[in-house]
Amino acid sequence: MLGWYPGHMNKARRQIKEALPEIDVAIEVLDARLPYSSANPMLADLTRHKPVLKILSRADLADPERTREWVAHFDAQPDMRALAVTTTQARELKRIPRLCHELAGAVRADRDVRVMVMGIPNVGKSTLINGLAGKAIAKTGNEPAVTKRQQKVRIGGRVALVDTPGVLWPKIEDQASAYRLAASGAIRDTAIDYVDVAVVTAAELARRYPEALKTRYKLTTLPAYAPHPGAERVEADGPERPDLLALAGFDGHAILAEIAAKRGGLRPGGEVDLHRGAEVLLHELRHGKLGRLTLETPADIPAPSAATGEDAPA
Ligand SMILES: Nc1nc2c(ncn2[C@@H]2O[C@H](COP(=O)(O)OP(=O)(O)OP(=O)(O)O)[C@@H](O)[C@H]2O)c(=O)[nH]1
Ligand SMILES: [Mg+2]
Repeated sequence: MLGWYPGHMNKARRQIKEALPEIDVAIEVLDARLPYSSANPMLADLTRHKPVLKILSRADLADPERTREWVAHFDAQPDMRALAVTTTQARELKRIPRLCHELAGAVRADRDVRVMVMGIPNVGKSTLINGLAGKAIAKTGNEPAVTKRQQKVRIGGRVALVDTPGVLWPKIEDQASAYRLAASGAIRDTAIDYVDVAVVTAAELARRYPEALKTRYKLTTLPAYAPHPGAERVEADGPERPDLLALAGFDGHAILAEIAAKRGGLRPGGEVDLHRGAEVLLHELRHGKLGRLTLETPADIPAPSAATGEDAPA
């Protein structure tokens, strides 16, 4: 289905596994706009019996109210703390060493706490490592991390950091998550049909942030979900394959067509240019033009049986 991450991910997983016995605390960097979908499905397993600090990166782009819910959600789990930050602002990272010590517990009064940063591509791992180290030790930007020998770097507050982040693949087994990852720009635009992503995103925004959507595109109404003759259903994975637009309850096709008509111009022949509308919506969403917003809440986390497709234990 969505084959974007090649075999080197297995190598990354192996490297993380090898490094973990030496690590006291795992830092998982998440995108604050989608803290569930930007998590790595394997990480929970990899870091079993390790305390985890969840860093919700890009807090500057996320809805502050939702971010508080997410932090409370993670803080309520055993051996887990969360901190939301604008990772590019180094001063917001000052609390991290203390949180690492708290998570590591009394055991680590004798030596530096050893920490490893992990997360999906482009989530802000290198920015975090450099911000903590106070200098550029990891390459930032949109290129995948260069694999090199892992070294430990002492940062302030008696914390030693593995300087190569563990790059893991995102949650793709859940179709709703894949669409949110695509909407945020975390996965490349060729991985899923671009217009489909915008259609689903339009419906989701109509549900979660109707005023922001209406204001930005001067929409007077947000049409409710109605199956369109001729328009393809956008279906989620799973045994019943529910229609993602029906789940959102809004007519993403009609909303996107309206945005396209207002902002995209018409194609020759007078047809609305949905692709251009998709470009406008996704570009503006990713650049914060619709305001600070979050694409999922803790309530969107599927029940374990639904997420794995396995039956719940009797
Ligand atoms: N607005 C905003 N941008 C951020 C934040 N954190 C990181 N970025 C930007 O996101 C982009 C990716 O950041 P990196 O630190 O390179 O991400 P990474 O996880 O190391 O990426 P890979 O090495 O490709 O896996 C950069 O352009 C950063 O400037 C943040 O909190 N807010
Ligand atoms: Mg990096």
